Amino acid sequence: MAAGTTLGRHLMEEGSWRKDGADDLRALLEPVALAGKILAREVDQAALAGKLGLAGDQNATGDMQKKLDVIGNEIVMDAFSGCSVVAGIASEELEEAVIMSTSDDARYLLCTDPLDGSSNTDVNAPLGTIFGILRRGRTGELSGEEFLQKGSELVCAGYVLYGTSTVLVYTVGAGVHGFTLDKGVGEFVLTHEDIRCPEKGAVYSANVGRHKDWEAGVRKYLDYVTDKDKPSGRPHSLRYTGALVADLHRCLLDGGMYFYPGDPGSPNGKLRLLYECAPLACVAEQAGGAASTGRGRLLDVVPEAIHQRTPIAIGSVENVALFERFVAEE
Ligand code: AFP
Repeated sequence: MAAGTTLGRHLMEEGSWRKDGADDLRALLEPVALAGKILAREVDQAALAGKLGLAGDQNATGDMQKKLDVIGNEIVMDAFSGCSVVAGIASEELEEAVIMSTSDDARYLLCTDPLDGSSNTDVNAPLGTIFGILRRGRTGELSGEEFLQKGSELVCAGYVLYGTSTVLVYTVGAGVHGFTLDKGVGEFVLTHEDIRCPEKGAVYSANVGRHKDWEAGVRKYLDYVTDKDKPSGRPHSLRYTGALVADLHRCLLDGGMYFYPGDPGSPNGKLRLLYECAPLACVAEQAGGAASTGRGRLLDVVPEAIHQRTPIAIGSVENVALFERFVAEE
């Protein structure tokens, strides 16, 4: 694609040969891009505007909300408020799904974590916005049950990473493309066309401070990647930012794997299936990587609840397969 391709132009060209069509793709992704631009500005200015720190409430999954969590959720909701093709939104920050449009054109559902890694807000470390779009099978009154579709049903997924630059990455089911925000002109410009995740990598991302609580297979995997073995490139290097979006972005570009397993106190781990793990699993697979619960393909898991958690291993296909083997052997 030509140098200087904007997200809008890319969507028109991609959409011209996709089932959902250019108009739908633009209707779905332009609000994501708008929210990303506004959130990038809010994150930039948060310390100056007194928007760091806790908001004072817990969210639907029991996490203490940061001010930027609340602001992020409002920004995403506002961006989609004029989007008649989205019937409803399920968000990490909302107890239940909310209705956005009752139009007969409202053929889609948005799942989102508006601000991934919000413990990073106060320390100037990376943050993300995760989004996944599902089709809606019917019209009429929206029910929360309609969101309970496995990740393989996602028609579009991606993330915005607020790091050293702001990057929007999306897939509509055939390849993964990345756009960097040119803040001077306010446009996302194609900088990472057809991202391919290396088949293996020598980096792992995990909160190893918790390793004593992990099941035996996961602990053995950690022993394996930290063992010295020059021919196979071990030990692997540890990189963990506290924001899955940032850690996955590294895996997609350089190879490696992020994992967050369960433990006795939280057998399904910490991360949420519907609006965190499934959209990112969709991106990883589309880039030639993989995502697993440790015991099978993550995109095959049918959620039973909007805020359901899942263990996850995501990144390079060989790393994920090896992780699954360690888990299966125990
Ligand atoms: P927050 O958005 O609550 O900070 O959680 C971020 C996250 O879901 C994921 O992005 C991180 O990798 C992971 O949790 C960090 O969790 P730990 O603090 O337990 O390592």
